[in-house]
Amino acid sequence: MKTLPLLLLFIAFSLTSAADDGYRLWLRYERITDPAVRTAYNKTFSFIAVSDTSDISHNAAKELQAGIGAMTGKHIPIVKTMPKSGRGIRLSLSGATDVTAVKADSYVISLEGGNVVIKSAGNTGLLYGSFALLRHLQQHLPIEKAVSQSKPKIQLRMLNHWDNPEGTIERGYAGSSLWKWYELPETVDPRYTDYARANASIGINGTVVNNVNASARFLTAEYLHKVAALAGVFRKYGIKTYLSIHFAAPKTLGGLKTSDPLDPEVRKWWMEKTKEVYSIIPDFGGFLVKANSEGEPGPQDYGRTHADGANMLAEALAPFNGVVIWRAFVYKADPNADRFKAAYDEFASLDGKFAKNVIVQVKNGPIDFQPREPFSPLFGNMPKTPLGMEFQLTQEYLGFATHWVYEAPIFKECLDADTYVKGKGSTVASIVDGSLHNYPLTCMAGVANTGSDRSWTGHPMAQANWYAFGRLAWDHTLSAQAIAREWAQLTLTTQPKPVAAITDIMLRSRDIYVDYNTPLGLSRPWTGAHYAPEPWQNRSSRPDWTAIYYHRADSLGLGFDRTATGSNALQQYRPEVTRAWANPETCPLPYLLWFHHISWSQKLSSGRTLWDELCHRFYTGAESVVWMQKQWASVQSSIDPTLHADVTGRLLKQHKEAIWWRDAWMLYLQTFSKQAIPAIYRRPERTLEEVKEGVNVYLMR
Ligand code: BDP
Repeated sequence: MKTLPLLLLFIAFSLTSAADDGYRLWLRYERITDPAVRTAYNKTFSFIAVSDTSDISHNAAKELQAGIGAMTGKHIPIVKTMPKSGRGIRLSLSGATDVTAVKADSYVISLEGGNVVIKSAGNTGLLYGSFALLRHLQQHLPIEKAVSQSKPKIQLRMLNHWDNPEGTIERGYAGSSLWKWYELPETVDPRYTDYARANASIGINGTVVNNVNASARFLTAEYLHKVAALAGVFRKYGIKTYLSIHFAAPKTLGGLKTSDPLDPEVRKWWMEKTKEVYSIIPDFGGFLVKANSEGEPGPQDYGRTHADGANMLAEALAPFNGVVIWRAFVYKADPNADRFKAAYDEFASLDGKFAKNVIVQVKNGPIDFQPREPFSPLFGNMPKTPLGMEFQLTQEYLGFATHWVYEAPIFKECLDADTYVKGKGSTVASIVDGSLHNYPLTCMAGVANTGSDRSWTGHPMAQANWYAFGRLAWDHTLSAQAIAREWAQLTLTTQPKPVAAITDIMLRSRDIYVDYNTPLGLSRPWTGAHYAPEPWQNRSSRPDWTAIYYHRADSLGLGFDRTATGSNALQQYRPEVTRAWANPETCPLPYLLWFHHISWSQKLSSGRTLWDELCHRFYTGAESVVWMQKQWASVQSSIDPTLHADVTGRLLKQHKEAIWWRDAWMLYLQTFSKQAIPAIYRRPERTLEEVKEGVNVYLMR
């Protein structure tokens, strides 16, 4: 009983269960009520034949059995050899040896003599093909249309969990950590299997289980055995396990005098530690490292470079084919510097200096997961060093688990951006997928939004962000719209009208959020909770942890001048990009205040002055949440009542807060612009002091 995953139990009892608490995610496998579809599926699926005996192939077959079984109400036996009669599914592993990881993950779905055949060179491909077929069937599509082939564009498709040993999650808004460290390794929660199934269903094949602000504790034998128990579950779904490491572990854990990466004792310590890790977790993936960033230790503490640090670990991992994922999220507390430029300044000159098994992981934007950021100028500028992408799924700057923001448009905006590094068409996606610079290693990571909440992600609609990340890491050419539609069909309802209404909300949700939160290229990554805006915040231990550092509001205007007259960060991009953004007259409005200090009365391309445009955006943004509420209300009869009520409550709160956040910015900025809010908008019903008081209460400990 203990080992039977919760979700399978759920499927077994789903027909009797009342409320949908979101636990099943997009793997609901609801009973098909349309008789024509059910009959067609019933006729086609009377067995699942699989001769490969690996755990992964077995799990693929089991998933098909549970999924199709629940959808059709029919028990479908799993057999080793094809029966002489009847139609079914065959999972066929090609005899090829020495295949690349991408080949092993790729699959072909075909129809052969009435049977559906899923073929792959690897058992992971069989698993991904099975989930693809289940996706198809869950949308009630004709079987013939399942014929397809697919291969992942990125090799390492990973979740990064920022989970701590005591069960908390840094920037986590969905309960506590999924990993019950105090119970592991003796007790293995069946939920770990459901987690692995969910990841595998969207092609995720790696997971970093602990926070980048890492505790050295994870490298102790005690914790490695706990991690090994998780890895034991994950590997059966094609997922490798990785750890974030604490760079100073040789000192804190090993008792050495130094953690200098060029010190022979330190190198030896890492070699031995790595050997120990692999003796406990033989298919361990590698180390993720945050070094010399936000107070974390690193090679620069000893006058060494990021490359020195990464290469030391690479050397220890190389015999085991492990990788180092070294983060480029670095910035120093320099009052005169522009944080925007930091990653490029520290890393671009190290190109070519990293060992073969190192990937440098870059956040999508140059600052920090803002609701809208231009792409990081580092992309494209390290042709000899594989650059991985780091997106954030957890909604640190996107209203936590209260605001509904579908993130695929954020991911797509960055992936589709043209860096021009090798002429037109040098998109960020072509860099990250390795095609532009022939990177031997490719990686896309999402900072997970999962936690112990029954719905996994706090806000049930935030499941779509996990889903979209996986689908895009597999194939970044998919559109945000196609993914939204697919997710809504699998997760909420198959009825076309509500699906269209929900997709509509999802696609507009990010722009709406930006409008009432940070329009026209404002940002707010200062210290604190990262929830309600506090644009007045001007005191901190370091200048780049204040609000005023970012928005630069003064009596003349608003925005950060990053042109040649300012920090000149724009120079880090190729001339084509610089040209497009350097002129305030032609700079796209979404990026305007990222790059320019604009006077309050300047006319923008919209025809409005800066002040009027700000009013317009803040007000229409907050008002659009009412539209979201109406759209959501319109789908009520097609959605599980508990789930519907949950989201209705969150939207109510979102609307309240959108108004509050609008007021916070408007009233604060008004103290500089000295202009009235146009009469067509209702004046805020509170004073700036009252808004500040509200935020203080919110942040009170
Ligand atoms: C910031 C978060 C902080 C993380 C840091 C990182 O506020 O909690 O540790 O990024 O990515 O967004 O290292």
